[in-house]
Amino acid sequence: MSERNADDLRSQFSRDGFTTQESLVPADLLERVTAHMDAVTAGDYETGRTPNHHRIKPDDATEIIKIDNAHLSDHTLMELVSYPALGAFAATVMDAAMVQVWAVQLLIKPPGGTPSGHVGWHQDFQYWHSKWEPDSEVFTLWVAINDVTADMGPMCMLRGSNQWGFHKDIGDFFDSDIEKHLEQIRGLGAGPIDEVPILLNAGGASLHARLTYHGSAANTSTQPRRSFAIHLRTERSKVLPGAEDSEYVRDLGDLERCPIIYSA
Ligand SMILES: O=C(O)CCC(=O)C(=O)O
Repeated sequence: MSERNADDLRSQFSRDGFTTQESLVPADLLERVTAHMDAVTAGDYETGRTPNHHRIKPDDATEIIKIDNAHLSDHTLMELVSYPALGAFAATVMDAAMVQVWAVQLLIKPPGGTPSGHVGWHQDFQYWHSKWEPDSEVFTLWVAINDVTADMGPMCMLRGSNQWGFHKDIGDFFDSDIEKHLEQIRGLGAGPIDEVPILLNAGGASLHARLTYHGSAANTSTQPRRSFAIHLRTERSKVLPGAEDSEYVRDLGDLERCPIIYSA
């Protein structure tokens, strides 16, 4: 897949609220990451550090698996989230001098195709507004560890919703009723609903803005959909006064946990 130029990436990001780039992570690293995702999911923590939040329901084999800050438990997962091409991509899109990782989610959407695999429509800032000042340049890089096809419950973006304002109470990652959310978002009357599935080859990535509505449906294929959502910030971000000790942002000064993955 060809490299997209910086102007093209930036204009799509500011207009649509997301953009994509293929071929950022090489196949040998993806292969190692796949094995280490399975290890961490099975509770094998190479660094001895247990992730804070797990969402693995052994009694529901189709629910999305979500492990927060899995990169702190495993050296190969840290290698992935620190991979220089990812930082360079984010810096290009944001026209930034610095890009830092501040939180990471390991995501595996199992095959099987039931609503347990849904991710409800949401804006990432719904989960971040108590930590970051409203105009902070905080955003998500979503890295495909395997090919993401249309039947795998790809992440979908609502094109242009980055320009529809912040709606704290409309949408919820953890509520699988994706139709209900879409109705509520439609009710805002902010713009036409244009759902764009993010289809990527393994090693490609998308970047979405903190206000861009996104969600995903069930994985009806026979293969798991594996990815990492890496939450990033640039130098144009500021922790809210009083929030310095809150989870995720309290470690910004610890570059072993929150690596700087691009510096001009
Ligand atoms: O993987 C998905 O379907 C959703 C992930 C997500 O909400 C995010 O990356 O912010």
